Amino acid sequence: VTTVAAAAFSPSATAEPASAAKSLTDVIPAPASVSPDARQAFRLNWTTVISTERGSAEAAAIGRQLAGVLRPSTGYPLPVVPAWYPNHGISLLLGGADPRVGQEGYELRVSRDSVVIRAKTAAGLFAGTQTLRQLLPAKIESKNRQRANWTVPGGRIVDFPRFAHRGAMLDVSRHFFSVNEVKRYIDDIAQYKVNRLHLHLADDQGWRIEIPGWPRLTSYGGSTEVGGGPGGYYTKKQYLDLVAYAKSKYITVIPEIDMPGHTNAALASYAELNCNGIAPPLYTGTDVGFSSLCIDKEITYKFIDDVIGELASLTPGEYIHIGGDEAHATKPADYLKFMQRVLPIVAKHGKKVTGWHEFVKSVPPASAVPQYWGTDDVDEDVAAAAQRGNKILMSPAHKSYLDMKYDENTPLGQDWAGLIEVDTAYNWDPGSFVKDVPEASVRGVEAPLWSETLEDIKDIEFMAFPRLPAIAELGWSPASTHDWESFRGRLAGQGDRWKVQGVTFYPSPKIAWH
Ligand code: TNX
Repeated sequence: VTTVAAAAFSPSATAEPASAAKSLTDVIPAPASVSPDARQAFRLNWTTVISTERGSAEAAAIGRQLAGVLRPSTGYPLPVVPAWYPNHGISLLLGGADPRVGQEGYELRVSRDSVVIRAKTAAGLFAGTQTLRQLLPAKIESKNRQRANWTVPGGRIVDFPRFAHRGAMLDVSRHFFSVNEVKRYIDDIAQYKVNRLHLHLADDQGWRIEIPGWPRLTSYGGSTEVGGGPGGYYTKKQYLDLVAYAKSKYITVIPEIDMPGHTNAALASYAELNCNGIAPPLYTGTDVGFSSLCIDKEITYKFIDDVIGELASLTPGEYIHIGGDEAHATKPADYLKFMQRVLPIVAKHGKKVTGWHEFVKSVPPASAVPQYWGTDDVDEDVAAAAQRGNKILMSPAHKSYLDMKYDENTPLGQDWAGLIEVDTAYNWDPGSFVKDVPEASVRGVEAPLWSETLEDIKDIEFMAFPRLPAIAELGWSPASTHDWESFRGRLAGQGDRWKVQGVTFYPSPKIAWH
């Protein structure tokens, strides 16, 4: 595993030259509409002020986050002040944007005098500031003062997402990742306008979230991980801190407790959850499909009620993920019986349900979101769910699974769904991928990252970059902008930023890195 850092570019490698002129189109995800104006350009300087919508604490907080990126590298004071209308300098304003921006989009205008970002919502303003970062030289991402021409190319962008859900998933069960590691991943993905973080909080190898009344889930069930390391778990306070951190980057956390399979950590912690009343040992291997909650015991549903109730109270978002995948140790009839009991429990706690696509067999309500993870382009149950009104989240394993190896030499990851180079991750259309699931039935895309082979944030980043930006672009950018040659050129520019940020990445030979 230590070879990964050596295989990746190191942060100290040379960044792009200070003189490199950026173009208004050099952004990932590709904006919906871009009108460059070569006669205009804005240059940051000692006197630049960031003014934010008067009376909006959220706009002010976004202004402070932007200043937090721009100050260390430029060395400029960049005060954040309230304003009603565009000033000289950078303005972040609510209202007055092109109506096409909708709820999450923004309009960005760059002239000699000013950069003006307008949006209907704070989420849109935040998205606009992520674009602005990318329009500045890569060195803007440095934590230390740099010499550069801090120029933003002139023109106008009107931008908004294709899909509502642009997600990343992190498996914190197979290997546990600290709060700081997860925050760092949130920083990484927020740059690409990802707005959902799905946390896979429990599996055979570890239970990672405190549940009142069930202390052994974490004290014992959370005490190890794949390979036998010490594991870990999030206290309620730590978890709420993660949720709040994600929210500050306009990312909603979707917690998953996988069931009825993938439950060995819980079964090992509480003997009474097993049909035979005997707790199995903790598991530190990487097999799947061998565990099941006991479908016919009433305590199972008391347990689930407590778990879902706690998750619901920790979750500002609408959705709770109930897993439901690879329940090979549960009889098909029992699986349906189980889901029929669990779906109302989620509803009772005021949440909508999402789960791996197998659970559509239980005919959940139309508000439920099945997550397609198959490797075929045909699935009758998923197509039938779409017919009934369910919106499908697309994460086909052979396209979007960030834990698949890039090629046969990749030191980390698995290959059961194939090898996924960055062009494979990019070249598919979520809006027409599964037969009889039309674009209108697609809720969005997600890039899952399973962690059987991943031990720390460097490993996470090595697998996520450069593929995560590919999936993020499929979720945000209009299909009309989809173009591999354009994407690979823009991706090379992101590599410059990762070097400055210290983000580990796989230097794919498909990309002409600078
Ligand atoms: C399948 S995909 C799983 C996970 C594994 C992953 C490894 C899915 C819903 N389940 O349990 O971690 O493969 O790639």
